[in-house]
Amino acid sequence: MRQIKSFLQWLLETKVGFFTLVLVLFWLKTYCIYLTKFSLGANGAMQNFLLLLNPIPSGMLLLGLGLFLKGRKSYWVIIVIDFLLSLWLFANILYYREFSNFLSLSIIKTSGSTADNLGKSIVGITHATDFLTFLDVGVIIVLLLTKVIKIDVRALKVQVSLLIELLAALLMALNLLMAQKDRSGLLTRTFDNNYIVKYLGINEYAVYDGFKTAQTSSQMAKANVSDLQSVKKYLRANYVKPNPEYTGVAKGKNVLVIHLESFQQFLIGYKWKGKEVTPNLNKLYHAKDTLSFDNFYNQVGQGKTSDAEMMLENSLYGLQSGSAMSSYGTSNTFESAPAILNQRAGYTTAVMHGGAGSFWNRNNAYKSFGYQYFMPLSYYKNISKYYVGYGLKDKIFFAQSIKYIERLPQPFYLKMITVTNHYPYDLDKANQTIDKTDTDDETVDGYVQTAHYLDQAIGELMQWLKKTGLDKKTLLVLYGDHYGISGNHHKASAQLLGQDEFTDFDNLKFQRVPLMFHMKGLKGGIKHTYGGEIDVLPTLLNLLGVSDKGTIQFGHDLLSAQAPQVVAQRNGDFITPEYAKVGSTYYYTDTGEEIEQPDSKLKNKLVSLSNRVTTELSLSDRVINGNLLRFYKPKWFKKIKPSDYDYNKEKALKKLYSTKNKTSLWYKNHRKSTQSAFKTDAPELKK
Ligand code: GP9
Ligand code: MN
Repeated sequence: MRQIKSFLQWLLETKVGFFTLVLVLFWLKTYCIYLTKFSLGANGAMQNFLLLLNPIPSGMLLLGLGLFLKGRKSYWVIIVIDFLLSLWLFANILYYREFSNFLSLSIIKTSGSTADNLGKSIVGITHATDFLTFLDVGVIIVLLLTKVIKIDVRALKVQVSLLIELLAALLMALNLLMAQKDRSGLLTRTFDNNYIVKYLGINEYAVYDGFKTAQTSSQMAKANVSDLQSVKKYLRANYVKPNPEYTGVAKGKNVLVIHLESFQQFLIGYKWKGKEVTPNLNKLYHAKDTLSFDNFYNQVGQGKTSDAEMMLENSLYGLQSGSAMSSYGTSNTFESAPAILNQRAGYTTAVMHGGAGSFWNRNNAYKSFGYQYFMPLSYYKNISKYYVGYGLKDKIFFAQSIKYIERLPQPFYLKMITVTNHYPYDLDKANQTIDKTDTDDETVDGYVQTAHYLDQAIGELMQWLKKTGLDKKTLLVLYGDHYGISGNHHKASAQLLGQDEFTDFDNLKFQRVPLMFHMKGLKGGIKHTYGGEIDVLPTLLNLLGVSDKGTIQFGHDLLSAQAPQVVAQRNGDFITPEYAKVGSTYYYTDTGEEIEQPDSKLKNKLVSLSNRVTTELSLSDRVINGNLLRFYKPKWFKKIKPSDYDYNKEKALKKLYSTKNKTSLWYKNHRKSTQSAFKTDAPELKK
């Protein structure tokens, strides 16, 4: 009893006690808000532990600043800091509700109009419970005014305050270490703001975001119009005329882009225990009306999926580190596929993805790209058996997408991002319909299983396209975004390929992913042209009969006879039909043999190829880092204003379901849904 009393006395009558009380209340409140107001997706013991822990270090550090002051001032400063921290939480609660993301300095800075919109709707989206964010501040003030808390005017030794700050810094470092261990590349790869908050905390996120924003805006400030001139000069000098034989063969068709997650070229035709792993894609690959490419390379860097998207939508490379879509997707100006197709050919543009909208900053970047619709996970019914890894299982994703696809005004440009075939290639028993491979490398052996599943899902979607007749009106584009088996699995990779060894050169060739254009009546065939993701947009635009002349795009039409066939990798490695480079070693492409002592002519050739690759990469980087497209104003293009786009589900669906829209599949089907034409064997959907 005595102890409790003296503890209470310490808490209510000493300065450190007061500080502790404020900190504990702030901690508990923040944790409750994490759990109830955001969906941070903490999985497993470590992530949950860090989520619980992470409000403490920054709270301690910031509130602790007040301890350096004397007398009453100290108390009020602590309260003001507490209030500001709460205000930041409160603002994020509202912003998150509307945009499923955290507030960013670049948003506050660049899109005043978004803030305006938010201002108008603020009353509409605020819930009464949001104000509980300020409850602890209020309670503390009342306790002070009623003198339950007595102000301790004695000065605190500076050493004590310093010790508290030191402890906070140590805790912060420990937190960061544990977070990095659980998710390597957390700070450098810029996955998702949710990850930063989940692992490090909402205040640390503010610092991280502030740092990123400062970095990007300083680079941008240095850039000027003359940088754009040098880019233009390079592109003009290297312009490749698209193949006229294919110009406009798909004019006016819908474009359905299917993003095959982590899908490598070697899977095409691959058999395991006598069974084809991807029978549907194999059939498509060999179909006479499919243009397939067997020397098509992924060119992604750390930004993985988002780099693939950046290249396909813009024909610009990802960056050397981090994700360009995350770092620049919100603030930069783009001239992207959806915007071009919408403005020049009247396309409706949409992305569907059964994963979190904030991942890779999609919910901001797609606005800058000019996508009219973005349907992420929140547009889909999600119960735990529907979901694996990063999103809905592909069959369930497709099944639930029908109701949206059939409502899109035609012609549409639609990208569907699959995700089940994603590392670590986990799949529940009921969905496993092919055996795992037997390399004994755990991260490799499930790959054929999830790839097989993805293939079946594609098969189901194709059936539906056929039944509804949409296949006749649609150009299907399929591509693998990047490797599924990383370069850390040489032994298992050799085994899968039936080779004795797996060299660095083999690993470069392992970066091949499928690219297919499929359309009724298309003059198809398997093309051996060397190319990469950077080339998809120019190739697509030519098929659609939309000129790419004068655009800032680093790729070329893959069907052009003059395609340069120099395929850059993000780290400066490259491959051409003759030569390849990995690290500092050169190879002959056809034999995979190392070029040991090139004569001076060959040496010059190799060096000039290497220079070409690095020049191209760095010019593309300049476009993104310097936000150069803001200076680019071609007559035919109307600059995209991200604030014109709204992915709020209710609003978007109201627009999509409007009966004014007379070109949708649904409308043409006598205003009846085609949902029943979609057949799936997904065990989760069995009645
Ligand atoms: C998540 C998904 C995965 O939404 O697109 O991205 P990745 O990890 O492959 O880059
Ligand atoms: Mn991916």
